[in-house]
Amino acid sequence: MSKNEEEKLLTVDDIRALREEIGLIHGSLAREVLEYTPLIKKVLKRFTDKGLDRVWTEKLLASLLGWTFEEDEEILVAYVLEELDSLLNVEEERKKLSKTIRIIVGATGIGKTSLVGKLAARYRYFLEKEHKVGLINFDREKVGAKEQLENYADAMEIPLVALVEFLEDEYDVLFIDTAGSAGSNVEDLNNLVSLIKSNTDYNLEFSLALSATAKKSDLEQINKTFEHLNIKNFILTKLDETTDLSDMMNFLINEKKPVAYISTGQRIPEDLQVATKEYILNQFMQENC
Ligand SMILES: Nc1nc2c(ncn2[C@@H]2O[C@H](COP(=O)(O)OP(=O)(O)O)[C@@H](O)[C@H]2O)c(=O)[nH]1
Ligand SMILES: [Mg+2]
Repeated sequence: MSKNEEEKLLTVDDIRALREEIGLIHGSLAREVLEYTPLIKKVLKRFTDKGLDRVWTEKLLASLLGWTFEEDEEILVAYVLEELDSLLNVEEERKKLSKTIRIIVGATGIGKTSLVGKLAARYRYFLEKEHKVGLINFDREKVGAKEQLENYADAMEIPLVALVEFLEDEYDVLFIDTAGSAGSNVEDLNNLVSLIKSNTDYNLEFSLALSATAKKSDLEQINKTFEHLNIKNFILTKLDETTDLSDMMNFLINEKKPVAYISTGQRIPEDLQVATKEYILNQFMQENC
C-alpha cells in the first residue's frame, strides 16, 4: 500500500464517520440489551404518551440505569423535565429598540397580522420606553390584509406606513406584516430584504410565527421554507387552541432557536406574553401526566 493510500484511509472525516457508526450501533444494542426497570418503563411511557420523541426519551432514561435514584419516580420525571428545560431556548425581550425592523413571517392564517398589532402596541404603550412605532403591510395576497392592519393601526393610534415612505421619518421599531408562505412570497421577501439593506441602516430581524396546533411535518416544512431568511426567533401562536404541544416540543428541542413570544388568544393587544420555559413546559405537561 502506498503512503498516499494509507493517508486516505485515515482522514478525519473517515474517522468521524466510523465513530458515528459505532455510536449508532452501540445505541441500538444498548436499547435491545438494557432491561428497563418497571419504573423507568412507566416514566418512559408517561412521556412518550405525551408525544415526546421515543428515541430521545429512551436515550435519556437509559443513561440513568444503574444509579440508585432510578427507583424514584419523582426524580426520574424531574430529570426529564430538567433536560427539556435545558434544551428549550427562550429569548429575553429587548425593552429598548432603536432603528429596528421586525418582519413577521409564517404560514397563512396562523396569526401574523394579529401579532404585528400586539407587538406594535406593546412597544408603543406597555414598555418603559415609549417607542416610536410604525406598521407596514407587505401582504399583497390575502384579501383585506391591508384593511385588517389599518384597523389595528387606527384603533391603537399607531401609524400605518407605506413601504416607500418609512425613510422619511426615523422609527425605533417598524413591524412588517407579510403574506403566507406561498412560493411567490419568498421572492418578494428577498426583494424586500435587499431593498431595506441597500437603502437603510436599520437592524433587520425576522421572526417565524408558528401555530401550536401545527403538526410535526407542517412545522418542519414551514421552517424549511423560511430558513434562508436567517430567522432570529420563533413566536408561538394559538396556544389557547390546543392542549397537545408534543409536536411543537419535539420541534423546539431539535431546532434550538429561541422562542420570543407566545400568543394565547384573539384579543389585541392583551393576548400576548413574553415566552418563558416554565410556561412552555407547563403547557406541555398539563393534563393526564
Ligand atoms: N385562538 C387564537 N386565535 C388567534 C390567535 N392569533 C390569531 N388568532 C386568530 O386567527 C385568525 C387569523 O389571524 P391573522 O392575524 O389574520 O393571521 P395571518 O393570516 O397569519 O395574518 C384570526 O381570526 C385571529 O383572531 C391566538 O393566539 N389564538
Ligand atoms: Mg395576515
